[in-house]
Amino acid sequence: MNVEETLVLIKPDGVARNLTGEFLRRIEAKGYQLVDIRMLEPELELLAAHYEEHQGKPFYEPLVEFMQSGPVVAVRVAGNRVVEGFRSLAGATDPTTAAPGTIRGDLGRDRGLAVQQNLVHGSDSAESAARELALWFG
Ligand code: IDP
Ligand code: MG
Repeated sequence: MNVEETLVLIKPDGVARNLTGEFLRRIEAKGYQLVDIRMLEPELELLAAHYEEHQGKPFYEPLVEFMQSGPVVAVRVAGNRVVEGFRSLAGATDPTTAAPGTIRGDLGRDRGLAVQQNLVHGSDSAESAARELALWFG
């Protein structure tokens, strides 16, 4: 058994489109556990730490601006191999090529903006998950 935790963020586009319940439903239907949940409007400082690896990239400023455009729902999710499993549920970063059946593939699309508004975030490794969960849940 390798029960682990991941950070899922429902980005402002997902909240604004009233898809929070749909994403939580998919996570629960897969069999993962919702451990904690909060809605917040993240400060710049939190987003800068969260997206540290992307600082300096062309989409960084638009990304941070987008993430401050409305409320975000942060979810602590647990399960065996949940880090990899939620990335699989979310689909590829680019919603145009994300596989049908995934959150981004089914419900996202490219709007021709400087940043991909792709509905959800999921930690990309156990190390990232530990770091990100500490940032969003303390
Ligand atoms: P991920 O969310 O699939 O892990 P990352 O590479 O970590 O993707 O990028 C973080 C976020 O930055 C993405 O979810 C997306 O919103 C945005 N992003 C990443 N790469 C690009 C890009 O090439 N163009 C526009 N936006 C991007
Ligand atoms: Mg990422």
